Amino acid sequence: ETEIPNFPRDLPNILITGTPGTGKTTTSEMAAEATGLTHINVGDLVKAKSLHEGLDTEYDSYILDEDKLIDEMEEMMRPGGKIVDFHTCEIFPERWFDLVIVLRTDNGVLYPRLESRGYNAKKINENMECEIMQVVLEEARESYEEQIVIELESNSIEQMEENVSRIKAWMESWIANNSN
Ligand code: DAT
Repeated sequence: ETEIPNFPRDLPNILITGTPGTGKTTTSEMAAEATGLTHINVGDLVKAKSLHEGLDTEYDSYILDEDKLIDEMEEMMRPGGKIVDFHTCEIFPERWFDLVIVLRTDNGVLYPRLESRGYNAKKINENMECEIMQVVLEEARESYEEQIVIELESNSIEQMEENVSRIKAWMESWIANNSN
């Protein structure tokens, strides 16, 4: 990782991560609306700005160009106030985030969500295994300070609403503790 100074920010940056289908995008949109922070859907950004090296046809997903992605996001992240939504978390500089949320979904709930997306069997199985093995949670715990990583259940609308309320409350307390 290159040595870029971390400027103080007036608003926090939050990463919302988890296996595909756990509710990152829906939760991020609701949290952005509740807090006034800006949602960055990294998957959309990768497609829109071609921050990839083509399509992996076997898994039907883009092969990320990580360096291009990090360069593209650096200026966006600097002032703070972003909710970043992506299925992997270890590629980002640690200094970007004040809170890392890992969404978790029970197998019996996740499977039909992935099916209804029209994913092929290979992609469904890959994602189910990712969730069962808690790959993203372990990545998050290895990549960020323990105290900023929070695991939240995302099985129902009620839990999603509760998660959004928690994010809002957390942001308000961050602002109260970090204002000059
Ligand atoms: P992700 O961005 O993690 O891939 P998503 O936000 O696109 O997930 O959600 C996938 C689908 O599941 C979408 O139809 C909304 C639904 N969903 C997500 N989280 C949910 C929750 N906690 N309760 C009910 N439905 C949820």
